[in-house]
Amino acid sequence: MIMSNSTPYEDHDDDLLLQSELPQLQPPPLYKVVLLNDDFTPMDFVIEVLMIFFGMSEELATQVMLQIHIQGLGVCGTYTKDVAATKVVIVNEFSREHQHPLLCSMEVV
Ligand code: TYC
Repeated sequence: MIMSNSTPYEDHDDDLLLQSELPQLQPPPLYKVVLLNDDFTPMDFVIEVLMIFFGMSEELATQVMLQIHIQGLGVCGTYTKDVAATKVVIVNEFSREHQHPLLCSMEVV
């Protein structure tokens, strides 16, 4: 039987690095979920999306929809990466299911 020179329980603490401070944890990066304007999606559908998927009141959803309509793009909310990515997928799926070209995407804050 071949055995290595070192025993399995040899003490290697000599080169152990002790941490003097706790690591400085950074907050996770946040992502804006945005809706893009287009010429075809009905305004009422965009308002519905903002209410269903972003928890907006009808009044706020109407304001945000009009802002997107005028400015070309608008922020629906800010989330961690996984939550933002999930919102993008379900909003785009919902729009396609209803045959609308509405586009949702995300940008790092
Ligand atoms: N521009 C669209 C229209 O005139 C309405 C619209 C608003 C579409 C916001 C997309 O993200 C959007 N029917």
